[in-house]
Amino acid sequence: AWLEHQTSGFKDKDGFEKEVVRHVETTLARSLYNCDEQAAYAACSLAFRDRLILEWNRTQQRQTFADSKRVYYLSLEFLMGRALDNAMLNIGQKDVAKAGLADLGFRIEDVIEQEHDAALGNGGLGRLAACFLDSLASLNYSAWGYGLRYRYGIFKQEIIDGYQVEVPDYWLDFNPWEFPRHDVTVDIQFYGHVTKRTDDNGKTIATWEGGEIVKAVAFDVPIPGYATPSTNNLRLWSSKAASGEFDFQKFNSGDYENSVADQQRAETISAVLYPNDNLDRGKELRLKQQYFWVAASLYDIVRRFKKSKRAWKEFPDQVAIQLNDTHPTLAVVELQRILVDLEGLDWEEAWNIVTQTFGYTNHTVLPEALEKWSVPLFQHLLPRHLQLIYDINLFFLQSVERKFPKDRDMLARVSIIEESQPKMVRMAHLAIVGSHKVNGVAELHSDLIKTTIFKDFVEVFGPDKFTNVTNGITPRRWLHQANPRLSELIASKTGSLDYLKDLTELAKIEHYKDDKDFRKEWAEIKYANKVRLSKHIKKTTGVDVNPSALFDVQVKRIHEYKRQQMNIFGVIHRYLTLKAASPEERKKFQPRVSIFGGKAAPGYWMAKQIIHLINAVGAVVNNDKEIGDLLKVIFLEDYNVSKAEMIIPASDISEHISTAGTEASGTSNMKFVLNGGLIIGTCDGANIEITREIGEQNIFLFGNLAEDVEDIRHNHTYGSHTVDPDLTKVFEAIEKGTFGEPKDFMGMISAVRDHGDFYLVSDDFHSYIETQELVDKAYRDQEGWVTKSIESVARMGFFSSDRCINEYAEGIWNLEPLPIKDQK
Ligand code: 26W
Repeated sequence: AWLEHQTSGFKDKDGFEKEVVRHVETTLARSLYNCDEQAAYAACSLAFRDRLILEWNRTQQRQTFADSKRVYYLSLEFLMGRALDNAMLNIGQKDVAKAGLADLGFRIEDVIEQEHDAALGNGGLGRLAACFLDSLASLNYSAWGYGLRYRYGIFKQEIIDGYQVEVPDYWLDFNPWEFPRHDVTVDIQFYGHVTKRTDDNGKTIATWEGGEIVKAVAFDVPIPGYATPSTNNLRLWSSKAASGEFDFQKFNSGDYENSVADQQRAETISAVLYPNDNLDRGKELRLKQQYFWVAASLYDIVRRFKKSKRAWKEFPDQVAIQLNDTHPTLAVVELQRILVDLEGLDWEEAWNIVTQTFGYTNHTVLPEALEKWSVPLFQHLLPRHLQLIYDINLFFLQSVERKFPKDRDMLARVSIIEESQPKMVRMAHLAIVGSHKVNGVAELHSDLIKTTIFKDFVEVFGPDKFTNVTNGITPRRWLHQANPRLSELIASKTGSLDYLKDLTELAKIEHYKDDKDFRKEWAEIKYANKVRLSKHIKKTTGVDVNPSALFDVQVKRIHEYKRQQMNIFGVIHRYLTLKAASPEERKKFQPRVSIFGGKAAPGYWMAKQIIHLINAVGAVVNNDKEIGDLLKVIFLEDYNVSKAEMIIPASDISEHISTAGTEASGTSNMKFVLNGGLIIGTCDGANIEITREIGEQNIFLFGNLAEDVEDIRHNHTYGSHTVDPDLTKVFEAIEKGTFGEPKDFMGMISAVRDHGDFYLVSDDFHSYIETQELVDKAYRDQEGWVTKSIESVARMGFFSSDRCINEYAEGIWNLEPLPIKDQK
């Protein structure tokens, strides 16, 4: 209905075409006769962008005029994927564009495909931030995203001879979705020293002087809401040298090379996204990125607050800042610095404002992912911030001391400073102390952080500071865009596309689960999606797969805790079983295509070995004439958001098989089920809540429970550790050279056999294999399978990121949507 009074739509298809032609001929300076798909993409994007800008301006005006509270989502990663399709859907005029493009001789799907993914993230955390932006705009919240404008996003992955090769992702050649704001800049200071003096009232004044300055330039990206005119802003900071193009002093004195080097050093700050997922490497440039981005964002936020001329104590009524993991935790210190050093507030008053403003979301319990920065590095790069951290810690420890007198161990455990050599700043502790709420991302995860890594803090602050907000996904991208036919079928039963605004409406389709035509179409859509993926597999790998086989998919970052190694060991077990069977027996097996995808961090040797083994197994199995269609093993190169949109709707079963207690939530599990795929998984992260919602009969759970993992690990080290017999046979096959040079894969084998099997691959293997057999059996009953699929989708309403964002707004941000009344 909002379309009727919006000012931003095209009148009709002709109006759209006119705009496209205008952009081709003027903005792009090309002739219509020389308009290829790339130019059509560019012109179509520019046409929609023009529409978007109008609503974007109006939204910003509306928010300024309302002068009510805003939320700021600080994230080092925003894994946005493509923008055009989303813009067309959210503006509500994809049909017009489709018809218009057809007139001009283009298929809309081909035009959409031209866009390069905006891949400013590694995995789950970055994609969650992107889903949140979609929901915040769709629900009319006044919200800003703040991030870094990396020149290079996550690397492109090529598979060469079975090995991962990283290629830089230069994505900014043509990006119509960003607007440089050369007038919005902030000078950011690094290094230098601190001087202290006492003023007339005896108050100590600290001044941070010297060092070097780098300029932050804002680039804005419009974020349209679905079926609402609200269009929010994602502000990404880009670094450049503060003195302009060159350091003219060096330039004039003939030191040309060094003047250029200074400029490049400044630009290096926002040059590249760190490709580690769940691993903290403690690199100086990463800390520089964090401070650069946090300082620029806070300057911007404070500048906006100051315009309203309110008292400082009202800051938390106007501003909520959410820390997406600990990466932006310096913001806590920076706000305290602004309030105390620059604005002259008392420590206590300032600290109250700070803690009421921030919320901290934890996304991982893996110890190697918990950020720590060395004190000497801090001292060098941010001398004043280190002092403030010591003061924050002192006051905090004093309060702990009052509550737990004489408990020195407690003080050492909760201290923001780890007394190691060198000393380290524990960013998670700083984030907890500096926030009023700390949340985990699924029930199990939120319970685990309260009983393990943050246990002491629950005693110090009480349990109410800790809460859960189970993750969610946007149904706009992950159902309607990725799976348009399924979305249309659902809409035909729920009555309209309104379910995209209230996902619990999906429950209505359960009434049709016995309807013959509905079931038939349901199955046909899945099949069509599998055919589409099969074509992609053929094109990119040369392998023919049968779309009627069971498609088994595991796509996510490659990590030992996610256990792709267990999956490929299971595939080898299946291969050996098939080889041992007689031709008669083989006919009884359910044909399967095992599909893998995901990037390994460039320095993660074991993850790269896993990729290599998957490809090596594929090379043997896929060419084994005896096996034929019974088993295929595919590794899909360069898994990213736009590929996910094609892969996820084509899955029959997907694997979410992390060692229990290690995957904080997972969000692709939700995407697969929402698209009618079933899942095999451990009792981990959001799998548990998915089971509760869809019913135990609709999911394949296996493996040890989180509560038992510690004891099992202890037993590996101190008790007797024997490898599962089926897994032993798999190892023997690898060691015989069945898949090439055995030494290439010995790391994976010895991790299980000789190094304590930290991820319980052997302990869970039997249960995994058995459960895979149950999957085969269930799939052979196609009718039963379709029933499971329909029931699951119908019960997924809870996992919308809209629900999730509403929970943050109410429980953490104290934020209400901004109503849209008529605006002049
Ligand atoms: C410092 C290096 C580093 C980089 C990224 C450490 C940790 C991270 C992220 C927190 C890792 C991450 O993406 N975590 C994932 O967050 C998702 C969204 O909440 C969850 O669904 C995943 O389970 C969790 O692994």
